[in-house]
Amino acid sequence: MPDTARPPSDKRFESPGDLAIFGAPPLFDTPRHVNRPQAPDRAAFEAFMAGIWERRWFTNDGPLVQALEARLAEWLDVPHCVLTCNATIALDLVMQALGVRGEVLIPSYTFISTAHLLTLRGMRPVFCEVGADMLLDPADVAQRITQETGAVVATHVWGSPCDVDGLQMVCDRAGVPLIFDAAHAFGGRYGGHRLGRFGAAEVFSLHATKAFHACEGGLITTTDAALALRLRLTRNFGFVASDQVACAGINAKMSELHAAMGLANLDAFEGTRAAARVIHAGYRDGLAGVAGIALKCPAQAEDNNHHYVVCEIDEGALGLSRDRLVEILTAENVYARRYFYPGGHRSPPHLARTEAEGLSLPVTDALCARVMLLPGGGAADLEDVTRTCALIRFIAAQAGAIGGRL
Ligand code: T4K
Repeated sequence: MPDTARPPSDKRFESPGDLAIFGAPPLFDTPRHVNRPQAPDRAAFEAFMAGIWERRWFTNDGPLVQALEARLAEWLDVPHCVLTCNATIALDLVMQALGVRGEVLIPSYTFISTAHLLTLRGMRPVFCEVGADMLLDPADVAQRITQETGAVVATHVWGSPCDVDGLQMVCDRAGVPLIFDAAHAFGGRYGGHRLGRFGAAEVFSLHATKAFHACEGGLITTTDAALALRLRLTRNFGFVASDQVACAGINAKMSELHAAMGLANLDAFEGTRAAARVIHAGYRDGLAGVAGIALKCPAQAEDNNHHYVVCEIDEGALGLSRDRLVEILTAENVYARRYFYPGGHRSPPHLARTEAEGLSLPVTDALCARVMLLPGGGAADLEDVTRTCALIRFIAAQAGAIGGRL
C-alpha cells in the first residue's frame, strides 16, 4: 500500500533553477521506482509462513506450491500450471521439453533474458519487428521463418495481448511451436479467455516487480497434459521417485516461502489491479495535453493489470529528448526508466552479428528511443503521481530554457 506516513514535499517549480539537475534539492527525498513491489497483508503472509515452520517442509513440490498451482489453474481457467524458480528457467524448461533447436524468432522489443537464454543454450535468436502497438508483428515473423526455425516466442508486452490468432496461424503453417512470454501479462485476456491457454505454453514471471509476484518465480501454463508432466519432471532433476530418474532435468523448483508470498499476493491481486488502475488514470489526467508526451493506454484496458505506466516521448514536440527527460526526472528522485533500451538486436553479444547482417528494425529502434516508464503499479502513491505530473508539465513548459542550460 502507498506509504502515507511520508510528509508531502512542498517543493515548487517556478524557474529552471528549481530543478535538482541544476543543484536544487530533489522533489522526493527517496527514489520513486518503476514498479515498486507490492507487499501483501503481512498477517496473511505470516499465517502461510507459520504452516511452513510447523511442517518443516521448505521446498520440493510442497503443499503451498501445490495449493498455489491449483488456485492459479482455477483463476486462469487453464488445466495445467507448473511453478518454477523464475520465468527465464521456465522458458528454458518449455523449450527443452518441446525439443526446440536452431533459430528462435523473438521480438527485439522485449526483455533481454530470452535472447540471453537462447545464446547460452547454443540457439540463435532471430530478432523480429513489432508493430506500433509494441507487439510482435505476425507478417514480419512469417517472412523470417526458415527451415532452421525451431520456435517462435512472442511477448505480451506491458500486459497487452499479442495477435494470438495471427501468430498461431503463421506458426501452424510453418509447423513450429508458438510459446508466449506472458511475463507482464498476469490477468490479461484474449478472445474472452484469460491469457494462459494459448500457444504450446505461456510463461509468466513472478518476479517482485510484477503485477502478481512471489518475490522470485515463474509460472508455466498449458493445455497439454503430456507437456505439463514433462515440465514437472524436468524442474526436479527428472526424478519420478526418490532414487529413480526418468529423464535429464535441472533444479527449477519454487520454494514454499515463495509460494507463501504468491498465495498472499493472489488473494490481494484484484485490489492491486484496482489500485494500479487509479494510478494509471492519475497519470492520464495529469499528463493530458502535454505536447510530446503520450501516455499509452493498454489494449483490452478493462482486463489489463495496469501495472506499467508507459509513455512515448516525441522529442520534436516536447523540445527535449527522452534521455534528457529521464535524466531530469532521475535527479528529482523520479526513477523513470528507458525500456527496452537499446533493444535486443543492439545489445551485446548480438550487436556484432545483427550489424554484419544489416538487420533493420525501424519500429523497434524508434520505440527504444522514445519509450519511458514512470513509477506505477498498485504500490505507487497517488500524491506522488500528482507531484510527478506537475513536475513533467513544468519541464515541458520550460523545455527550451532547460535545454539551453544543459
Ligand atoms: N520476459 C519479460 C518480458 C520480462 O520482463 C522478464 C523479466 C522476463 C521475461 C524474465 O522473468 P524472470 O526470469 O525475471 O522471472 C527487472 C526484473 O529483474 C525482471 O524480472 C523483469 N523482467 C524486468 C523487466 O525488470 P530490471 O533490472 O529492469 O529492474 P529491477 O529488478 O532493478 O527492479 C526495478 C526497480 O524496482 C528497481 O530499480 C528498484 C525497485 N525494486 C526492485 C526490487 C527487486 C524495489 O523497490 N524492490 C525490490 O525488491 O529487471
